Parts: sequence; C-alpha cells; structure tokens
Amino acid sequence: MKKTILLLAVIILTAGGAAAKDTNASLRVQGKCNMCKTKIEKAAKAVEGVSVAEWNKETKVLRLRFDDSKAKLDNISQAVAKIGYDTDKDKAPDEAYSAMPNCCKYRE
Ligand SMILES: [Cu+2]
Repeated sequence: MKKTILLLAVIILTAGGAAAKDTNASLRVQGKCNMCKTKIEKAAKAVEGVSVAEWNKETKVLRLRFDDSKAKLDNISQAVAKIGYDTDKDKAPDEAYSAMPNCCKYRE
C-alpha cells in the first residue's frame, strides 16, 4: 500500500514536472492572408514539442506553446522562415519567398 502511494506520488510529480516545461512564447512572422496563416501554423506545429501555434494576420504575432525540452524558439523560427516567411529572428531564403503565390508576397 505504502509503495503504491509512493509510486502514485512519483507519477504525479513527474507529470507535473513535464507540464511545467511548457513554455509560452511569441514570434513576429510576416505574412498576408489566410493561406499564410495555415502554412505558418502548420510549419510551427510540425516542430516536435509544439502544442499551440496561432498566427494573427493583423498583428503578425505567432503565439506559441511548446515543451522546451524538445523544441526551441530558434528551431520554430527557422522552420517558419524555411517555407518563405520572415520572422524577427530569421529571414526567409529568397528561393522560398519567390516560390510563394502572389497573394502571400509581403515584401515591398
Ligand atoms: Cu498568404
């Protein structure tokens, strides 16, 4: 019985510890339309450990929640930049940017 309680305590503490690793962060990401929104959020969520990725078209802010033992803000930023979107940390490669549909072109 005592052992069971101890085991339960360990499980609860471990679960609590894992949840505590979740980090909220935000990143500014350039983009224009709802297609951008879908692509940006998909790219961010494809990074392992990311549970929430929500981009706001008006404010250009990508709101994130992730397990920082698995994902780093830098990796998420790079993943989004790689598909054509400039972030406040990374500039999208020109090839990725020019491959995007015209409605998504945010650079002047
Ligand atoms: Cu777009």
